[in-house]
Amino acid sequence: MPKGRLLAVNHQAWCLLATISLLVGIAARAQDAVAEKKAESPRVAMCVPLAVPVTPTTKIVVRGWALNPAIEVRSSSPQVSFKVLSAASVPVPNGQDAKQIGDTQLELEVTIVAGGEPCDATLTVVSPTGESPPHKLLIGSGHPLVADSEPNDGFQQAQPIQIPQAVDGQIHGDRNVDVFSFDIADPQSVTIEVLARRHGSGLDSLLTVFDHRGKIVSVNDDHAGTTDSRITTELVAGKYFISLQDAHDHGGPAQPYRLVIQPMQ
Ligand SMILES: [Ca+2]
Ligand SMILES: [Ca+2]
Repeated sequence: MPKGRLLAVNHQAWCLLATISLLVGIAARAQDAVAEKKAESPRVAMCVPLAVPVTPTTKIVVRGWALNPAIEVRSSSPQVSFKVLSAASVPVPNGQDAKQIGDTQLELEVTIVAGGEPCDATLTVVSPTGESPPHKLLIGSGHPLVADSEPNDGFQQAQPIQIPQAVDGQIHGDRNVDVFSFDIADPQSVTIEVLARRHGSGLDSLLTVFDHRGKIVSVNDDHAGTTDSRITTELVAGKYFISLQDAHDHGGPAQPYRLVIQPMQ
């Protein structure tokens, strides 16, 4: 074979080997990606509402990653049990991150046996790919508990609350605000705190206290190394308003919170 032809054949063979090698590499990486996806273990981000009411049976949503399908949900407490009602993939609202708020959810029926409020209960999701790390539940409240009631989007629609009081609520949509009102009969120092991100919520709370004229008394975005808010303030007698919103104006199904107001802590 002429030398020039031999070089051309060798070049073609080399190109063929390189192409085969590239395709094998791509196929291997695709298989690895599929295997990695299949092997993703379930993880829980949050419960919605953030706290489980102390009633004999109630329904909650558990949001997280790789929760669909679920085989069962285990409880660490003999006083609490769970029944899986449904499992599904769910959309991530615009501007929010699936890595933070999850993209799958379970609907659970929670049963709490009579005999007091169980403490330190956790739930563990069991799926075909593994078990989630235990997720600590907030159950009941040490303070009188109410749910946030829409519409409560401004001073005119403020939801009245007492001191002390716990509110389990949710910022339902982008740019939504939850506004509460309370009265102080005598000068008093109060602490107002939001539990949200510390329990997995996507909410980055922003908390503001206004007096009856709408003048800001105190405002807090982040407190003590979390994105949750906390205000302690001394108040004279009068009517006050609390507004709670997301610092980035986000809202939706992954923005539950608990608001607690009580004498200064
Ligand atoms: Ca609202
Ligand atoms: Ca914040």
